[in-house]
Amino acid sequence: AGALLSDLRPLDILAEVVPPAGSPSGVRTLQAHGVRGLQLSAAAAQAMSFPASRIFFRCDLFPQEFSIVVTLKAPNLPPKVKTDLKVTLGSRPPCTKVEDAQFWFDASRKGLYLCVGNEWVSVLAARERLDYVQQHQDLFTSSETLGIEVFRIPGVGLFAATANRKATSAIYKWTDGKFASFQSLRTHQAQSWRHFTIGRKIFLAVANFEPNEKGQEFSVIYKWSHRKLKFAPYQRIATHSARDWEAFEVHGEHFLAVANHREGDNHNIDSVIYKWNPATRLFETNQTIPTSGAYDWEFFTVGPYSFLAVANTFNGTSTRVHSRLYVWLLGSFQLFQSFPTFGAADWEVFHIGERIFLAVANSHSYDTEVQVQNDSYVINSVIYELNVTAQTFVKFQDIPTCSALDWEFFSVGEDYFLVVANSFDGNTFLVNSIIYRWQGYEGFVAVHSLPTFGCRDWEAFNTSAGSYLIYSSAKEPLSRVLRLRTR
Ligand SMILES: [Ca+2]
Ligand SMILES: [Ca+2]
Ligand SMILES: [Ca+2]
Repeated sequence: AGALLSDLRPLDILAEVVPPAGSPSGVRTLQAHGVRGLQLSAAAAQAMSFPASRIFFRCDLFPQEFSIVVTLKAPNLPPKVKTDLKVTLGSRPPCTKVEDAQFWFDASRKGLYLCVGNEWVSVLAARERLDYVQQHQDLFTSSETLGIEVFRIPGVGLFAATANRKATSAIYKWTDGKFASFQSLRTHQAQSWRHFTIGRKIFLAVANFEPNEKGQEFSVIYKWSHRKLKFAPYQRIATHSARDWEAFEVHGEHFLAVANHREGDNHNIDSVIYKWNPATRLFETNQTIPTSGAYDWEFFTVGPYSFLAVANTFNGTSTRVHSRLYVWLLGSFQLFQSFPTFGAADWEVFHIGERIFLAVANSHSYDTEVQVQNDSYVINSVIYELNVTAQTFVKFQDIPTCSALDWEFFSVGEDYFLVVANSFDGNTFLVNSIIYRWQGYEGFVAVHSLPTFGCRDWEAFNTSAGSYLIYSSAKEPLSRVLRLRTR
């Protein structure tokens, strides 16, 4: 029977036999040779039964003379638990000195709790699994939104900053389960926001794509005022059609890298890495890196090594350009590996267990030498995996995308997911963005198809109420918050 119980965990079986309201008796804890177990017993044989089809595949009849033994292994059980254990069912019972070291099984939420020092401590939780995605909030923005950054300010709350195409960008605060307007900031065709901290200082940097009305071109770093509870301009940095900021730390020093997309018509320009000077409390130029229509920076570490990847989009004649990965060696970033990309718009790094992956979003295959083709937006985006022995990233999986602009990695319970922002198929901006689930040997497999319009950026976030995704549209002033329903 064990092999058939592929997806079922002991807590699921417990939840099957124990009604959500709980039953007064029938579950007892036993201890033998240091191993604790729960014994299900019933005076009447039918009292704790359920249809076999609820847990078995293609098995309608489970012979009565057989039984199922459920073993629960609670890894985080405090050492000093008395052997005389009791399990309470039903809704949350009190947890005082009287109930100390007793269990409570919450059948509706499939959680096993232990009363320790007047508090119910979770010792086993059912594995949460993504069931479906649900519309949660329509967030109408002042104009089309290119980038969204979700971040938390300790003691203040959860925020989302939207980079809006027109004159102002906005910051929203999560209030009563929704994003509500919090602050509005003047920006110039803002492309993205990046939140970061240096000690107690909280910053938010915006990448401005266009000059201001006086023709001055710069991006702005804002700093959170703990007194006014608002962001205020802190430092201006001259940028060239900035697309993205990346913030990171190397050996205790703080850096900011800007993706300069183009200067006039010239896409082959320098992008710049700035370093925080603790004496002046300002960011100062540290290194320049030649880029071609730079769109995104992504920083990550592998053991003691620091890496920085840039997505190069266009060199003036072609989108078939190399995007590059740099490694920090002797005080600066040096080329580590080049990847053939097609209008690369985003790099996303993620870990699955010990494995390290790097996904690139390819947006457009275009070459002035070759005629523009109608299907040049429907192209593969690529997931690479680090081969530690060869010290190189190798192709792991090709994923067909429609002008992909962003990848976002997230997890639900023990499952891993990637969502892609598909923006355009050559004819329409109304294309589905796809959620892929990690299935080990099979790689990422499409599990949900979400209708989106000019989708530009995805962000995943959690609150105490659950897990959410938010995406922005570069084609309409409407971002959407989706709720991840689990079972
Ligand atoms: Ca980035
Ligand atoms: Ca991304
Ligand atoms: Ca994103």
